[in-house]
Amino acid sequence: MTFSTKIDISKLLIENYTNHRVVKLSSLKEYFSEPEKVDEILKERGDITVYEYYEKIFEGEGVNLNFGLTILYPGKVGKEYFMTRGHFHEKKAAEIYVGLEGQGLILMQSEDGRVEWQPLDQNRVVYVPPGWGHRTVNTGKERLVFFFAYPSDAGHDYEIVRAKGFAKLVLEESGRLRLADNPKYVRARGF
Ligand code: PAN
Ligand code: ZN
Repeated sequence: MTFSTKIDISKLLIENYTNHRVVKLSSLKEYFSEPEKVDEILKERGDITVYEYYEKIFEGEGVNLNFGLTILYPGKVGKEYFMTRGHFHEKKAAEIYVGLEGQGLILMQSEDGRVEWQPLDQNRVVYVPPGWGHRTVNTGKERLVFFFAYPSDAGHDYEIVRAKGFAKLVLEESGRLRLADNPKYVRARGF
């Protein structure tokens, strides 16, 4: 079956989506470098939404392209900007991101520990190569909205990033963006 669909930014949805996931601050506690500051925000503001995504997931024959829309809200935990959990694809599969609204970046890390990042803003296409872990960070004051597409057999591995983090933290210091070494990151084989 062929089809086309429209991204409606004002309604923030992709027609025909099969999956809508809302990720709350409490579930991200261990991902931030200062988890105790997560508790402070939870006390003050409750369990706020950090990001959500709408996805069209394909099942069945052949390798399809899953695609969707992510909305990452602005905010910080201490100096660290709001971000997605981040993951590796289980199969070495690339991904395309297209920035639609807001200011941010994609932090990427290869399996041998190299870190690179690319800006993500309106009309920018970012290529995430196969074998690179990726996390999106909202470095602006408004929401960051982006489109993504990846092979339907890619699979998602969240465990490595959850356990070790990325080698770099994305911080705001004196009003400016800074990538700092992650003191808790332990270089290990495979990441
Ligand atoms: C994206 C991400 C989405 C949410 O669709 O899954 O932005 O981020 P996390 O998956 O890290 O929570 C993607 O990269 N898919 O492969
Ligand atoms: Zn991905």
